[in-house]
Formats: sequence, structure tokens, C-alpha cells
Amino acid sequence: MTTTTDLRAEAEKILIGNTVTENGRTYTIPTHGLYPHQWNWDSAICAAGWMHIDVERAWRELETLLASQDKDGMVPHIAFNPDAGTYQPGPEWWGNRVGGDGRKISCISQPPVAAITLRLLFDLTKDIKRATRLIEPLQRWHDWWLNTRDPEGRGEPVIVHPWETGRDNSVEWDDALDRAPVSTTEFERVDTGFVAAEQRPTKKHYATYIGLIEQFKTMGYEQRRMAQASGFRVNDPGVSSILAAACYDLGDVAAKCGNPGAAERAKAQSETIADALDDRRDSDGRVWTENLMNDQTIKRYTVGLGIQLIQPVLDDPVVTTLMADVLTGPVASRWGVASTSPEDPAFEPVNYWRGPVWASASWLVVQGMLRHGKTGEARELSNRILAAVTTGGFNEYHEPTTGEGIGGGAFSWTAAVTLDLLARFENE
Ligand code: 2M8
Repeated sequence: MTTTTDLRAEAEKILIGNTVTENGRTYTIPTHGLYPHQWNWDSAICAAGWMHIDVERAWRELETLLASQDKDGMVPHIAFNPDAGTYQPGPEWWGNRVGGDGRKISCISQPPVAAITLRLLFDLTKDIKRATRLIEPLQRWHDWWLNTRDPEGRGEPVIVHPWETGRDNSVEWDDALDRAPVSTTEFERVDTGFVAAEQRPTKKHYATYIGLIEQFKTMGYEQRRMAQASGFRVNDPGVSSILAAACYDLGDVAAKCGNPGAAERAKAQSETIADALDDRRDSDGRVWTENLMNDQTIKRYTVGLGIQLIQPVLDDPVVTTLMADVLTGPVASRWGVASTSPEDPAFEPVNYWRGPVWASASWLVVQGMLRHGKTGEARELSNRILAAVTTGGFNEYHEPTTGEGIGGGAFSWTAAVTLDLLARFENE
């Protein structure tokens, strides 16, 4: 029988094993082989695990991530490890762009979870000095989302590539992707050398992921232009809700660090996003993805709905609806929250973000429930996530019916959320 002590020890071992130090930098890679670089929201979630075993490493994780920030404020979805060469598309596909600390970086971002972790870490350590140093880069990144990436002033960022949502091949993007440019360049699929092809995005999806990157090159990777003219443009309530929470949390930390100006500004940004989401909230309480390519609303039940719970200010009936969706409704699973509802015609139980349960995304839903004081429900969801890890292992994702561990193995964010959930709910 696996005890919580065993789980903790195994999770810690995975985070330590996935630690990379190169050129004086230290960070956690998602897993060896498949993802050998620093990924944005992975690192933010890893820091939430590190903080229970080594607060120094938790701070360092966020600091290293933000050090890769681009001049315009963007924090890239990947900061490339110069010592690892296998991953495709590598830096050459992004014009060999260089971030603030000299690492090569990609030219798109990922869900801004970092400020959410900063608040958790600050509340635990009360380290004003270290938090203060992170406030400015986080503010610049949030500004980037809300200015450069919102050319029409909608109050929500325009997502220009499915990878920016973190939920790469989720069914919500199918419609917009059908209109996206398709690359004809020969592209080497390194990923399927590590994970079975049936668990990864299709060849056709990759041709559009690459087609979009090639299109960004023709735009000189100019972010505002990308927001105006990318061949894939959506408003994702998942990213928007995370950004609303990130701004709120940054404001909270700034206030506690004695910076009322930054606090006020960040809280105002959070309200702007909340208003934009409320304006397009359905009468049933949910906010759906907006395909900006044809102004269509995409009504698909995915974990993106549960992630909306992270938004700090929500009316009670909305919280009740979203919680029912994830605990007993269309995306409920005994192992966490299914990335896509089994009732969706495009549901695939082992394919990546089209069905499997992800501990990482399910953890964000737990964090959302806790914000709204729903401790009992959060504990129930936490139990499901921990059951998946116990049954299926520390995999990248789990099959939503059997709990079988699939995708990459010894996965950092699965280990990190295990440590956080054990600390929060099982601290006997
Ligand atoms: C997956 O995405 C990358 C591209 O960013 C890939 O498939 O190559 C996604 O699950 C993403 O959310 C995650 O951050 C990344 C690393 O774990 O892998």
C-alpha cells in the first residue's frame, strides 16, 4: 500500500531528478527526453511544490523563469536549455530570439500562473525582499497581456497559438485551427519517439502549429501584429481567468510589501478582466471560448470551465455551476477533471488534452475552489488527484476512466501538485 510518506518521497525525488543547472541557472524541466527545457506554467506550478520541501528552490524557480523575459514584457512559453538539443520545434523556429538572461526563447507565452504561486510562496515565507524583486517583471508581463496582446481593448488577451493556452489540442481550438495556415515544411516529430503517437497531437495539428510559427516569422515576431493577424485568434476564458487571478494576487503581494501603487494598479487590471468575462458570461453562468476568426462562440465542455473557478470574484450561482461541472457533471472523473467531456463527439480517452485527466489543470481547479471557500469540495477533488497518482503513477496525464498513467513519466508538475495537496489536506 502506498502511504502519504511514500508519495511525498517519490514526488520529491522526481523534482530533484528533473532539476537542471546550466550556466549558473537552476530550474525544473517537465520531464527528461520529451521536454528538456524550462516551460513557463510548468515552472510556476513546480514552485508551488518546491515550496513545501525547499523554499529557496521555489523562489529560484520563479526568478529563473522571469529572468527569461523578453524586452517587451513577454515571458516565453519555453526558455531553451542550451545543453539539450532534442526538442522540436527548437530555437531556430523562433528566429533564435534571446531573452533577458541570454537564453534562447520562444515567441509566444503561456498561462500566467507565476503570480498565483508568488502569493502562495509569499504567504508561507513572508520574504518581502525576494517578493519585491518579482513584482516589477510580473507587472510588465501582465501589462503585455493586457496591452500588446489586446489591440482592440476587449479586456482579455488575444491568444495567437494553441500552445499559449497550455491545453494544446483541446477540442475548443478545432474550429479556429481549421482556418489556420498549414505548413508544408518537413517537420521531425521527436515527441512520438518518447510517447505513443495515439497519446499525442495528430500530424495535421502539428502542421498547423508549425504553420502558425512560420506565419509569425513573416510578421517579424511582432506581438501586436500577431494579435491582430495571426491565423489563429481566440479569447480563452481559461487564460483570462488565470490572468485575472494573477493580477489579483500580484496586487495582494504588492500591498503586503508596502507598494500601494502597484497593488492598486494590479487590482484594477484584475477587475478589467473580470468585467470583460462577465460581459460575455452565458445565462447558464459559464464563459465560453470565443473564436475571433469568425466571432463564433465555442460551447465545448472541457477543464477550461473548471479553471474559471480561479477567478477571484465570482457570484455564488456561477461557482455552484462550475463546481458541479467538474465534480459530478460533464468533465467529472474519479481521477480529477477530464480535459474534455466524454460526451463530446471529439473525446479521445488517451489523447493528450482531448480527454485525459491532468493533475496540473485539476490542481488549478482545487485552487479555485479554495478561493471561494469551498474546502470540502476542494478536498474531494484533491483526493481524486492523489488517487490518480497512487494508482497510475506520476505521469503527465491519466486515462479518465481507469486512471492509467499515460504521456510522459516522472513528471514534474504532477509531483509538485502532489506535494502541495498533501501539505494542504493531509498534514497529519
Ligand atoms: C505540452 O506542450 C508542449 C508545447 O508547449 C508540447 O507538447 O511540446 C503542454 O501540455 C503544455 O501545457 C506544457 O506546458 C508542456 C510541458 O509540460 O507540454
